[in-house]
Amino acid sequence: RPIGVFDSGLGGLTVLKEINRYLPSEDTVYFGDTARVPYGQRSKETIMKYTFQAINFLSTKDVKAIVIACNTATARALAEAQEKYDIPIMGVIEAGAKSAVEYTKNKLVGVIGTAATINSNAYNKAIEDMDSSVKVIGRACPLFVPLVEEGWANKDISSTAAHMYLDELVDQGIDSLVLGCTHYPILKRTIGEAVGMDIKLINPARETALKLKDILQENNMLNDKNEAANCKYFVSDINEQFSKIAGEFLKRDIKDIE
Ligand code: DGN
Repeated sequence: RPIGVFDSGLGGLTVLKEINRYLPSEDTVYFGDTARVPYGQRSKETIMKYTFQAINFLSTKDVKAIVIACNTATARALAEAQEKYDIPIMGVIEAGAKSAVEYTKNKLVGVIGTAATINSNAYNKAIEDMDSSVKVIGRACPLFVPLVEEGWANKDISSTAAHMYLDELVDQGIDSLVLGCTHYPILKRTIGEAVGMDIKLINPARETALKLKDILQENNMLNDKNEAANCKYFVSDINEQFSKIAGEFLKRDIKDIE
């Protein structure tokens, strides 16, 4: 049975990429709600409704577990989804929080994401629950998503935006920065140059894939067949930007789209 991966759009492909890397023989079904992206400015009620609809859809594909690959949907709807459904459902925030707590030496962690993610304080809560001596400084960076989708991740305009958003965090002395949005790993180079080499960038996608492996193992659900996995993609709308953006995220061609 496959693993279901859900995102508000195509950003979750950065998480899928890590799942394919660390769990290469697991089949996956990806659903991107491209008709209704972005979720970043929407209310909790709406994000919950959309997330439940996505889980219902993935359930029709007989998935054995679901990863909510979107930080915004994790922040707003993960706990409710875990309560409502019987299969294992995980988000991206806990794994990112864990690696920040493990890494930080001066106990000052920066977190960037959409306005919904930052306003929910989900990363702050997750990090403080793990280690209450760690202080979290959050910053919403709403321009980053459209810059990535425009294909401008490595242009001056993104570098300028990165400085405007992040200089203050650097001045406050953070030693690590959680990339709390699916699109931000694409900006890794630009963000890294803006904050300097002394600040560790944390990509929750990788940690999520490793945590998923543990969960599958615990539930005796790991696939032991030794053949290349099958990935199926579903989107709620295919627009002209689709293949350009999808290629940017996944760094390989997408087949089997419905
Ligand atoms: N996938 C969203 C996130 O990780 O927060 C970014 C896109 C969006 O819905 N705003």
